[in-house]
Amino acid sequence: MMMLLSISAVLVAGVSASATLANVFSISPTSLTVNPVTNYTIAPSPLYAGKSGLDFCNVTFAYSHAGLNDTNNLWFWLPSPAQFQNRWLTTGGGGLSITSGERGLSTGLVYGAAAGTTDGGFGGFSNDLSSVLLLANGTLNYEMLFSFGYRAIHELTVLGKEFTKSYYSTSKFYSYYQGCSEGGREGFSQVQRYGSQFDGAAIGAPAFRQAFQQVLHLFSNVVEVTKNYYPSPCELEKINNDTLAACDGLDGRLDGVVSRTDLCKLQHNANASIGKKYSCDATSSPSFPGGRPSKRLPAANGTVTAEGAAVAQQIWDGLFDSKGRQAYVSFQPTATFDDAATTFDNNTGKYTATASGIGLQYVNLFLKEINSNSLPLANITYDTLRNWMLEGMQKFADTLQTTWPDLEDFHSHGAKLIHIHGESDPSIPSASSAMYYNSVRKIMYPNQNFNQSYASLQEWYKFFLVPGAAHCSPSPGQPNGPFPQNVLASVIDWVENGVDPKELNATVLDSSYVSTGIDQKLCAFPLRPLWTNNTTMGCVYDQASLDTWTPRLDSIPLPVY
Ligand SMILES: *[C@@H]1O[C@H](CO)[C@@H](O)[C@H](O)[C@H]1NC(C)=O
Ligand SMILES: *[C@@H]1O[C@H](CO)[C@@H](O)[C@H](O)[C@H]1NC(C)=O
Ligand SMILES: *[C@@H]1O[C@H](CO)[C@@H](O)[C@H](O)[C@H]1NC(C)=O
Ligand SMILES: *[C@@H]1O[C@H](CO)[C@@H](O)[C@H](O)[C@H]1NC(C)=O
Ligand SMILES: *[C@@H]1O[C@H](CO)[C@@H](O)[C@H](O)[C@H]1NC(C)=O
Ligand SMILES: *[C@@H]1O[C@H](CO)[C@@H](O)[C@H](O)[C@H]1NC(C)=O
Ligand SMILES: *[C@@H]1O[C@H](CO)[C@@H](O)[C@H](O)[C@H]1NC(C)=O
Ligand SMILES: *[C@@H]1O[C@H](CO)[C@@H](O)[C@H](O)[C@H]1NC(C)=O
Ligand SMILES: *[C@@H]1O[C@H](CO)[C@@H](O)[C@H](O)[C@H]1NC(C)=O
Ligand SMILES: *[C@@H]1O[C@H](CO)[C@@H](O)[C@H](O)[C@H]1NC(C)=O
Ligand SMILES: *[C@@H]1O[C@H](CO)[C@@H](O)[C@H](O)[C@H]1NC(C)=O
Ligand SMILES: *[C@@H]1O[C@H](CO)[C@@H](O)[C@H](O)[C@H]1NC(C)=O
Ligand SMILES: [Ca+2]
Repeated sequence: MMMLLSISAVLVAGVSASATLANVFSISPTSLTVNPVTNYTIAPSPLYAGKSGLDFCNVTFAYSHAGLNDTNNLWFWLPSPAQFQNRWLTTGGGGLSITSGERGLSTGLVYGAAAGTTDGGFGGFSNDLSSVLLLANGTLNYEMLFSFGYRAIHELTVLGKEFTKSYYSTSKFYSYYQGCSEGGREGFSQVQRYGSQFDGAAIGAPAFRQAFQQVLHLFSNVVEVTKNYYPSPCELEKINNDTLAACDGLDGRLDGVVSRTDLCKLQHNANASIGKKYSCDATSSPSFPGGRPSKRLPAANGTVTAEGAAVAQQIWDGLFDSKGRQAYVSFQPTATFDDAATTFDNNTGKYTATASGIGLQYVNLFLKEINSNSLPLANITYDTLRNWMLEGMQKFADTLQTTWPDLEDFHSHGAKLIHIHGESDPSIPSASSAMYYNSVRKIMYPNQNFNQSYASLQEWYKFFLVPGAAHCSPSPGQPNGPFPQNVLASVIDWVENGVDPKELNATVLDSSYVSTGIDQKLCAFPLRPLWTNNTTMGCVYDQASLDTWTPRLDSIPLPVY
């Protein structure tokens, strides 16, 4: 391990060796912290299989922008030279956080990569954007907004690659990105703007098209308000269970996994649950593993009503304005109804809907520019939601929307992209990713026919829906579903060894149907899985199914990529 002094020298040398960098950044040597870590163990996670015996240098330092006197903290984990495999990895965050700290950095170690993360200039690695976004009511902190939008991750990558070059005395290394959710949006923010800075990227469930995505979080509650029906979480859980059972076999294998939510959407209606009995015990934690609500709920008992079914069906159908035009996509059937979670009012004995979470935060902080934890749902209509989506689309077109569909820089540089999305994601609809993939195809290959354009795209950018998976993780409700635990390994294999992942490796992490640990393959979109005889999976083309992933958003008067 290098000592503190030499790291400091490497750092300053690396940055000042580059005249361009030295003009823009000033690194504070006094901010440097360095500690060697040996024999470190990383536990398995959905992101990687885990690893032990790791030796690395744990480094933090701060930099400021010339003329700004600001403080941006960077954090690097640098594998020992013996364990370094000639890779750099940029990592991102989740929610309104730009970092996932040691969880993200661990990914680098697993793949022998020097890895880095940034605090975005938000005042430390535990602060998120919400703590700095508002300077005063009505004044957005645009420096911080741009930092979060794309600037900080870019600078992390520029400085991190420079540092890696000096520290290992090599300019021959590959550069990667990995992130999911907001971390996925951050990945696309780079792939769309700084296409040549990576050789490969592994991106999951990106929180892009953010104006639509964040407002969508209010949609399920607004459905309840509009229909004036507030189902207990138990009633919606029953509808979800029925849906899993009804749609399981549509993919040709009865395994508790709905691998074809598109067929489910076409063939199943929530009305099928009307009259079915449900009961749930009182709870102080999620009654359905992985689901919400986390609040205390009394025991619930009843039969699914027509109103309850109508709420569920509308949530699946998506957001339509008062003229009947579609404004946005929504969650696939079999996604748990997290955003629809009602709370129990102990005084009235009734369930009610209250706006909460990131949807509320987005409307108040980003659109209204106020600090408030309250957003009365009473007068919020489908049109209100649609208008908020449009407002945010314009206001944050260059920072948060992150759906620029021309990736020619990334492509022409020879880089490879694997994009995955849990088909049953209850937080970011998987159709959101399918829409973007389709947009990139149409923008980049306007003169090729359908088959040609998908083939051209797939030479360097592949999209995989992950049957049965939730948000950036397997779904506890569909435990037999496979999860692509080593997406970055597949990206690396593609970039460094030319192994084209025609189908993506995925592993059943927890199973009763087949033995845990069994490998399965995922079909590359637009092909979809279909099993024969419960045993053999094929990847098939099905136009009616495909059309369900990319509906026309005719309520929005300009292209939504
Ligand atoms: C490394 O840690 C493992 C436990 O994780 C331990 O069994 C082993 O002895 C350690 N090795 C060294 C060299 O300290
Ligand atoms: C790495 O350094 C940071 C900042 O000094 C510290 O908070 C963290 O605990 C260190 N992690 C390890 C694994 O040593
Ligand atoms: C920079 O900020 C620090 C505190 O954050 C302050 O002490 C210092 O005076 C500032 N320098 C300039 C040139 O504004
Ligand atoms: C839904 O299915 C899960 C798993 O089988 C079960 O634990 C839960 O009680 C069911 N919920 C309802 C409301 O039937
Ligand atoms: C549901 O109602 C039945 C009949 O009233 C009762 O026996 C049972 O205990 C109730 N279950 C729950 C979970 O409340
Ligand atoms: C409702 O209030 C009663 C009496 O205060 C309490 O025993 C019960 O736990 C409360 N139920 C919930 C769901 O909070
Ligand atoms: C579902 O039931 C409602 C009445 O509860 C009815 O209006 C609606 O048409 C039904 N939908 C389908 C697809 O059958
Ligand atoms: C303005 O900000 C203050 C302090 O954060 C807050 O108390 C007040 O409610 C805000 N005003 C509005 C209109 O939200
Ligand atoms: C909703 O609108 C009605 C009628 O315009 C108004 O009286 C009421 O105050 C509004 N409620 C909220 C919570 O804004
Ligand atoms: C994918 O799985 C196959 C075995 O089915 C294995 O040979 C290959 O190395 C795996 N690829 C990656 C990138 O892990
Ligand atoms: C289906 O499975 C049965 C029993 O395992 C087998 O006899 C039959 O040949 C299989 N059919 C096909 C088309 O694979
Ligand atoms: C598939 O498996 C299920 C459950 O074991 C069984 O009921 C069904 O008959 C099987 N279907 C075929 C075509 O083998
Ligand atoms: Ca199935």
